[in-house]
Amino acid sequence: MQAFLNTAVKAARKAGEIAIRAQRRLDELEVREKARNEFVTQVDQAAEQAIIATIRERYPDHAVLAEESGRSGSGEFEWIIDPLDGTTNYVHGFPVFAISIALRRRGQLEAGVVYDPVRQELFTTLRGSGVQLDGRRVRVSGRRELDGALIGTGFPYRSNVRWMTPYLGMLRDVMQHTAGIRRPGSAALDLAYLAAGRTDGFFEFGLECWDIAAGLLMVQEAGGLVTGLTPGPVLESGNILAGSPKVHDALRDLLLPHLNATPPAA
Ligand code: 2AM
Ligand code: CA
Repeated sequence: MQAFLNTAVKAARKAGEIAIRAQRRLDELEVREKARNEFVTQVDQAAEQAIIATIRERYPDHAVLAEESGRSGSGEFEWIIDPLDGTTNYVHGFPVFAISIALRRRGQLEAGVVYDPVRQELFTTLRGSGVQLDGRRVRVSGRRELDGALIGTGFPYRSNVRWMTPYLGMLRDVMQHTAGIRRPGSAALDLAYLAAGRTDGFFEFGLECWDIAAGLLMVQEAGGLVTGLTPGPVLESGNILAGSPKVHDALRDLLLPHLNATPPAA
C-alpha cells in the first residue's frame, strides 16, 4: 500500500506545481470573469491530466473517478481525484486550495493524500496506519465538548440552496456554543485540518465524493468520526459531519434537530 501512496504523493505534487505556476499567470492576466473561469478550468484539466498520467504510468489497469473527466476504466482499484479543491478561492487568488487523491479498493478507502501547494503541506494516510503531516504523525484533537471548539464548515452553494434554511439555523447554534467557525473553502483541506487537530469538527452539505474521499479516511485514521447528516453513505450524499469523537457526537445532537424541524425545500 505504501507504493500506492508514493504514487499519489508524486501525482499531487505535480498537480500542485501546475496550479501554483498557473496562478502567477492568472494574477498577471487582465481578464473578464468568464475568461478567468475558462482559464481556471484549463488549470483544473491540466492538473487532473498530470495526476491521471502519473497514476496510469504505474497502474495502467486501475479505474479513475475524477472531477473534470469523470469515470474511466473499471476493476478492483479506483482512484478518486480532485485536482483543485477550492476553485473559487483559486480564481480570486485567495491562497486556500488543495489537491485531493484517494484510492478505493472494492469499495473500501485504502489511501489518501491532501496536498496544500501554497504552504507545501502534505497530509497522507493509509488505512490502519494513521495520518501523517509532512511525515510526522498527527491525531484529531482531544477536545471533549463544544465549549471552546473550533468548527470548520462550508456554505451551501448555489445548486444546494435547498439546505439553506436548516443550515442557517445550524450556524446560529454552532456560533452560540463553540469558540468559532471557519469557512476556508476547500473541503479536502478542512478534513485534513480536522485530522491534524487544527479544528475540532466539520460539517457541510452537498459535497462531491472527490472533495471528501481522502479527507474522510484521514479523519477516521486520525481517531475521529465521520457520519452522514442525512441517511445513506456519506460519499454518496455528500452531507458530512466529522469531528473528534466527543465533538462529533455533541455537534450531531446540535445539528440534527434542524433537519427535522425544517425539512429541506424540494
Ligand atoms: P471545488 O472547489 O472543487 O468545487 C466549498 O464549500 C467546497 O465545496 C469545496 O471543496 C468545493 O470544491 C466544493 N464544491 C463542490 N461543488 C461545488 C460548486 N458547484 N460550487 C462551489 N463549491 C463546490
Ligand atoms: Ca472539490
